[in-house]
Amino acid sequence: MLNVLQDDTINPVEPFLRSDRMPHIWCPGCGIGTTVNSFAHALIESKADLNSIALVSGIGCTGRVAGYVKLDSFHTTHGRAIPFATGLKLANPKLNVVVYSGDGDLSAIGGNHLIHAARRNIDLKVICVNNLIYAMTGGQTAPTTPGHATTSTNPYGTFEPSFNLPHLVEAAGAVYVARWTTFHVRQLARSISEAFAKKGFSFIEVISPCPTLYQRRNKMGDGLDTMKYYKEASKVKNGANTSEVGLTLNGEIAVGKFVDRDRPDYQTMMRAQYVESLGERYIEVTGEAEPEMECACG
Ligand SMILES: Cc1ncc(C[n+]2csc(CCOP(=O)(O)OP(=O)(O)O)c2C)c(N)n1
Ligand code: SF4
Ligand SMILES: [Mg+2]
Repeated sequence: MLNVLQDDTINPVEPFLRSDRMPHIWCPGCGIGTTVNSFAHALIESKADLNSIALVSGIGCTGRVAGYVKLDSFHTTHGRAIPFATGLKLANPKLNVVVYSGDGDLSAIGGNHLIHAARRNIDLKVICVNNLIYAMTGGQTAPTTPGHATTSTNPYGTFEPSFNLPHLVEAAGAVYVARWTTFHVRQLARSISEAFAKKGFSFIEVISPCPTLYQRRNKMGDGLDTMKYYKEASKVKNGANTSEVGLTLNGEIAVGKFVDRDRPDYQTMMRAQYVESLGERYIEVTGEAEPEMECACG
């Protein structure tokens, strides 16, 4: 691979992007591109084999990531990134499967898949860009929208309780849970590298600005003002009790690595069960092309 770190004429991130797709669709000050920068740095730092990575996105502004990264990537339907990724992982266990999607995609329409993938401990690395709304469709209230925030569907302020995503996925069974903001580019890259080294369901939440819809409606200024807010309001709380890291409209943002634990992942448990029940009759799925089978019907 190109040694981008030694050649300062090349932007280190460029080899990971489909430059022919530029310019991208993201608004000025949007945080999604910043997360992609950290993701690319994590690929460099972890020396990941790019041929072993598959990236899956759902629908939304964040979902567009799948179209911009120079990897095997899939832009699936809304809320279905996790089941699609699960199928990939089951069919080819050697793949490093990354799910890269928005808070609405993963925790609203896809919420059921999220909790069950965490419960089963499917070996997926989930990067959730949480801009606290459904951005692509006009800034509607999402399950992550903090109380009192103004959105297009709650012009007088939201009043329903919101999800605390780190707590939700920890309770469901995730083995690695971290949260950063788009101000924490290095810490985010480190967490993504750590997730690559982890077997099981990893979840990284990135709090990210949507200046066009969320910040503007809530009078939080532009992208730069939001960086200042993230810098001032963030408190690093590694190992924090996730029940205490819920977000509020203008309050503290607990960031850090909250959970890092081990338990057998889905495919390890499945293999153990089948070996116990079937013994030598169990044929493991390896991801290699299966030999042609003779048709039993003659
Ligand atoms: C089945 C289905 N329902 C609804 C939609 C409309 N839709 C597209 S993106 C989206 C929300 C995206 O929000 P989020 O996942 O937070 O991504 P963001 O745009 O904020 O990055 C919705 C509701 C859709 N495309 N498909
Ligand atoms: S609408 Fe919001 S989330 Fe979507 S690209 Fe613009 S700033 Fe980013
Ligand atoms: Mg969103």
